[in-house]
Amino acid sequence: MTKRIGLTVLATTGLILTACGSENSDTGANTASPSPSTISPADMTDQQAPPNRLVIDVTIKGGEVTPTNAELEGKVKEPIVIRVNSDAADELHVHSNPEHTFKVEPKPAQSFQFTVDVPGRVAVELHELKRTIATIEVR
Ligand SMILES: [Cu+2]
Repeated sequence: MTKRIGLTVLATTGLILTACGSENSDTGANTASPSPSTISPADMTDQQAPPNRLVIDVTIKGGEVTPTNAELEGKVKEPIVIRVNSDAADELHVHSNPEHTFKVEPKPAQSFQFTVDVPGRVAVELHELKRTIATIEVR
């Protein structure tokens, strides 16, 4: 069900992008005035805030997971990093759209990064231990 919604959103975005590409080539060519483009560097940095990322530190030890059922917030297209220290192999599953699966190995300092394209609640699970590490509210 959710997958269908995601596909619709992507298709719509594609149409908008296509529409933007046409009709723009001739505007501004006959402007003799010295006034330059109105976009200043300050505006640009305002639009694109410094790269934000959500980092989740996870520890798997003796069959216990920390954290579990954490409630976090993230943003669409913004990197989400999961850092794992583990003493066991497991499978990290991110129920996003698109979804992501990462192989956890029994070693420290593993790092997995992904982005989420579609807003919603994204569960991050360990499939071997059957625990939910966190649910990320992606806007
Ligand atoms: Cu899963």
